[in-house]
Amino acid sequence: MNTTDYLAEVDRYSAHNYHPLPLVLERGEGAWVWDVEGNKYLDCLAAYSAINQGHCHPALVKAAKDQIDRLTLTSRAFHNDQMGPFLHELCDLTGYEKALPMNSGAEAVETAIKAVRRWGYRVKGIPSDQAEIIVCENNFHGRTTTIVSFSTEHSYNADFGPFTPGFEVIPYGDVKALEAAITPNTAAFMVEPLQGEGGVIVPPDGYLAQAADVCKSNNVLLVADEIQTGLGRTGKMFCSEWDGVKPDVMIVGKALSGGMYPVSAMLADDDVMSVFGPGDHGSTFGGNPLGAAIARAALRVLVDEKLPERALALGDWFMKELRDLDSPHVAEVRGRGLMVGVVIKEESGTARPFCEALMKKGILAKETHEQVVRFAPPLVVEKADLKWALEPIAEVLAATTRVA
Ligand code: IF1
Repeated sequence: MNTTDYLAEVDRYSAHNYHPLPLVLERGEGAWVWDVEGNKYLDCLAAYSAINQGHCHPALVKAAKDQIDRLTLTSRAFHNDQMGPFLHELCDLTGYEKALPMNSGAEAVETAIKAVRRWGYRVKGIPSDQAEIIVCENNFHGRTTTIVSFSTEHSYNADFGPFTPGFEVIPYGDVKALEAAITPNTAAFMVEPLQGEGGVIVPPDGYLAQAADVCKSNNVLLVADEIQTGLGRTGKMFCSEWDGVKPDVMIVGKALSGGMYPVSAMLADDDVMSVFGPGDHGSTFGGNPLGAAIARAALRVLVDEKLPERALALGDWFMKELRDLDSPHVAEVRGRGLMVGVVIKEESGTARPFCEALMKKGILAKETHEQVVRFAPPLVVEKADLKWALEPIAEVLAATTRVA
């Protein structure tokens, strides 16, 4: 089968809920991937930051293979010998007392929503069924019916209602709005430390620190969704560190397993996590030994290979190089670490044709929010790889390019 055949097959047999770039990948190694036609590409999406450790990292492959030969799933009806060490190591790395393992990011977000609501009723004393959670405009926290209830993106929730009540939406980056939105029934403020899908939106300096203060003085839990920003992506192990903040609840996923298996977790100290009792919450696959073994290897790679430090150094350099291209099509280059957004001017059209042009030159980047080309390669990417990429990027962004 060739690319056309594969595209036609997916078109025929799946829902049309995506608009992918028209290529079919069959192999990956580090920051590079190969399609079924034998073309090689630099992966500048890294599966939306799930592949921070690079494609098929040997340590992760080995952990997966070793574990798959031994034991893959027990359910939480029994213990397994990987989950405990995984949670222990995750808590040591993050400084939280407890971690609750799930699979997808959305499930971990749902877990956090349940936890903070219960905390609101049982610890804060909010009247039954009155708890409110404050969230931000332009948020992305996943796709369950509850989570899309508070999305401000029409296509994410149009005709998926009726929606879950109990969410207040405020502008992102606005501490005054947060203060004004808090009521005696507010259980939590849930926020992305840097909005990814929203268009790589870096909030004003000190935003998270000020939000943390406001939350603390009002007895409101600060929940940071670090599913995309966490685990090295923004040049720190967690993006909240940019503001010196340790959120009350942190949600991680994606790169927690290096993209090899869905593993997510909600992290908190005992005062919050103790709201859960036997039977209150769970998942067939959450905490399974295969995912736990892979996640342990994934965390070790992040630390041993100093991936946050790499992201910081490479990201600063890469952003400067992108700005120095001085493209007439580019309004702004922004980001932190290796989460970089190149904002295309409206008069130059949308970001999509630029991504298609980049693909033809061997670079995979995905547009977000119409105007932004996101560059977020695996954190193991070599400086030489990014140096190589600058020339095709410069060509695509050059003044004479007719993209649309
Ligand atoms: C898709 C977006 C990125 C996330 C944050 C929770 C989740 C995500 C901050 C849910 C997931 C993914 C979803 C994926 C593409 C990707 C994405 F464009 F959709 F928004 F990264 F920017 N919190 N983001 O970024 O995690 O349940 O998916 O494991 O929907 O195609 P999940």
